[in-house]
Amino acid sequence: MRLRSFTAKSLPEAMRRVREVLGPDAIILSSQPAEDGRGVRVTAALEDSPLEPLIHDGATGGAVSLDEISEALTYHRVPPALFDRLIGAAAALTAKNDALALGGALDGEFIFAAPPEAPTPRPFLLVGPPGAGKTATAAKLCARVRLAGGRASLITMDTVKSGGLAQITAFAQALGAELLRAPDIDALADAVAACPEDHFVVVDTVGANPFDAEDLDRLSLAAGAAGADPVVVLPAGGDAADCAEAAAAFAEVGARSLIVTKIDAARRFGGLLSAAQAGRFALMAASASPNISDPLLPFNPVSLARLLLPAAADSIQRLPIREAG
Ligand SMILES: Nc1nc2c(ncn2[C@@H]2O[C@H](COP(=O)(O)OP(=O)(O)O)[C@@H](O)[C@H]2O)c(=O)[nH]1
Ligand SMILES: [Mg+2]
Repeated sequence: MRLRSFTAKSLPEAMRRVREVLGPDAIILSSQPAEDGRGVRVTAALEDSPLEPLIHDGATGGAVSLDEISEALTYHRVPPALFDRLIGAAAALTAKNDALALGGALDGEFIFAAPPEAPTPRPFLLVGPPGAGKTATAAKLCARVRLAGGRASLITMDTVKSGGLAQITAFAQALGAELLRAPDIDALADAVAACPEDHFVVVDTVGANPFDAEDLDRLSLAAGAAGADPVVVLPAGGDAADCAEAAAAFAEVGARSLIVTKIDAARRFGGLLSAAQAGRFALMAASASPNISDPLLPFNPVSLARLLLPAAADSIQRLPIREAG
């Protein structure tokens, strides 16, 4: 989702700017008096990747209820400091409903990044604890690029785990991706060098304990040898403080983005938010199924809000944008 704010002397003028820049499908999130008291400030969004699987069904609702947003954040065990900032931001927004109010607040607090659909300048190196879903995520990333017509190479460093090689070989075959094995750092550098330039390259690593310095060193070395961008893979659920500490550790090896797995198998997402915040990670995608034919779900502020709200009582209101009369 692309969010933009427009300030103009009048509402019709602001709407005209919205349409000029974002086109006719723009969604108006809020309108409020401009900060200097003159004119109006309109915040609009263009949904470029609707996240239907994350969107709960719900009746169309009207107003914002800070009580309901507070209740939802409490349910998810969102840590107090973040809770206060989100509620403060939601209260300050003039939004049409809870999902848009919380979405606006989340947009101010978190960074969102789209998962790739084409080769990236540097390989991705997936890092995370054992069993987090790294291998499944590596396959889903390749699948996304393949579906968009791109080509992909999968490099596995996990050549030891029992059944691991069979798992990833099956994934690579199913996806039509090249599979290379790199049991050590030297082999990794060679494998990356052997990948064609027009391939999206993802490196799958052995699970790492975020509280073990040797494991983290191993990941830093791998990222350096591969010239790769580490991307953290963490499962949803879990204690918020634990998630935050693990995230901060993975941020130390240079990770800047987070893919959250197993959102189908968790009920509380305070840990996810804590991890993103503690690691200063861009929220890139969620996985809601072990099946590699189920695509990664890109995050955006409103889809994240809907994930947090109980059966979000709204659907995005598409306001017709008319010329000033
Ligand atoms: N329910 C669910 N299971 C998942 C998801 N992602 C991965 N898994 C399962 O979690 C287990 C560990 O995944 P794997 O990719 O091998 O984790 P790795 O050790 O980090 O490489 C496997 O049984 C996967 O099928 C997900 O989004 N939802
Ligand atoms: Mg694995």
